[in-house]
Amino acid sequence: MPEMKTRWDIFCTVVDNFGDIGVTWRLARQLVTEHGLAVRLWVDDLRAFERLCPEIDIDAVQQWQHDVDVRQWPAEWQPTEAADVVIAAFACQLPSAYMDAMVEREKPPLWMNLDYLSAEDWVIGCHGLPSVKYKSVQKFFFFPGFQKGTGGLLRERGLLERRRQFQQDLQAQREFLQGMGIDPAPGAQLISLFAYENSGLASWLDAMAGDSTATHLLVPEGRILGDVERWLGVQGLAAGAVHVRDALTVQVLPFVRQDQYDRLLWCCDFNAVRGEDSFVRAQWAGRPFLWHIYRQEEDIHLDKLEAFLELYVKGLSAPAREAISGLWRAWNAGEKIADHWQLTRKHWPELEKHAEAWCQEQALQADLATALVQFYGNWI
Ligand code: TRH
Repeated sequence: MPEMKTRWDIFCTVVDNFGDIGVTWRLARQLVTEHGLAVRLWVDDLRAFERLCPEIDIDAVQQWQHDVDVRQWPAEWQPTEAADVVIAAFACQLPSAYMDAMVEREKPPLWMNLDYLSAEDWVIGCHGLPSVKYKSVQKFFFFPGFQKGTGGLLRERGLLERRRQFQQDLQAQREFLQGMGIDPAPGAQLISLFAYENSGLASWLDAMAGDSTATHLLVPEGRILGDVERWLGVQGLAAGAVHVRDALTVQVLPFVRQDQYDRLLWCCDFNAVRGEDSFVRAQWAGRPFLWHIYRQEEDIHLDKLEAFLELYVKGLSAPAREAISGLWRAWNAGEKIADHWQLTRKHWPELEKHAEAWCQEQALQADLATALVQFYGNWI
C-alpha cells in the first residue's frame, strides 16, 4: 500500500502587496518538493497570486500548481476535512467551520501561526510557545528569524550553490539579462529597485546621475514608479521604458516570477528591496542591499529596522557600519540619501565581503520549511 503523505493546509489572506502570498507560495512548494508532503494552499486573492505565478487560473476553485493543491478560499466556506498540520499565515483567521473540523479529527492537528519576520530579541523567547486554544486544539507560535532559537528563513535546498554558479557564469548572466531586454553598458553598475513610495528617491537618482561611474537601474513595475516619473519628468512609465539622464540609465521591468526575480538580484551589484520576502532574497544574493521596511502603525517598524541593523552590522568596521546604517535609516525616513550613498560607496569592498559572510552565517541555521517539519516531528 502506498504510504499516506502527511497533509498540510496553509491559509493565506492577502492583506496588501505580495509578501503574504510570496512567502506562503514559496513555503508550499518547498514542503512539497523537498519534504514530500501533500500541501493545500488556501488563498483569498488569486489576482495577487497571478502576479507571481502567471499560469494561475484566477477563477478556478481548485487547481494544481507545481504539485501544490491551490484552493480559492471562498467567502462561503464549504465543509472540508482538516489536515494533519494547519498553518495560519500571518495571524489570519481560519474559517470557523474549518476550526470545528480540526476539533472533530480523531487526533487534533498541529495548528501553527506563521508570524511575520522580525529580528527583535523577544522573538526567540516566543518561538514555539503555545498560543490560544480552540476547544481541544492548541495553536502554537512559529516565528521566522535570524538567530538561533527562531524558525529561521525560507531557503530552498541548493539555493546558494545555484546562486554561486550563476554569479560565476558571466555568459549565463548576460543571457538572462538579454532575455529580459537588459543590456547594460560595459562597466556600468547594476542596481535593482523594489520599494514603496519614497520621497528620498530623487536625491539618490541625482547622485547616480552625477556619478563618475555609470549606473543601470532596474525598476520592476510597482509603487515606486510615481517617484521615478516625477524625477524623470515623464508620465505613464511602464515595463520596457528606458530613460537616460547623464550617468544614470533607468529601465522599467515587468514583474517577473520569483525565480527570475532571484536571478535578477544575483546579477545586480546592489539591490533595493522591501517588505519581507524580497528582503530575505537579497540576503541570499550575497550582495550589499538596502531595505525599505513595511510601514506599521506607531512606527513600530522602526524598532524592527534597528533590531535587524544591530545584527547585520556586527563585524563591520565602525565607518562602514555608520555608512550603511545611515543609508538605511535615511531611506526609511524618506530623507535625502545622496550623502549616505556616497559614503556607502567608499566602503564598497568591505560591504560586499560582509554581505557574503552574512549570507553564509544565515545559511548555518535550518531553513524555515525544515524547521516547521522538525517542529511537527517533535510534536507528534
Ligand atoms: O510586496 P511586499 O511589500 O509585501 C509586504 C511585506 O511582506 C510586508 O511584511 C507585509 O506585511 C505586507 O506585504 C502585507 O514585499 P515582499 O515581502 O518582498 O514581497 C514581494 C514578493 O514579490 C516576493 O515574494 C518577491 C516577489 N517578486 C517577484 O516575484 N517578482 C518581481 O518582479 C518582484 C519585484 C517581486
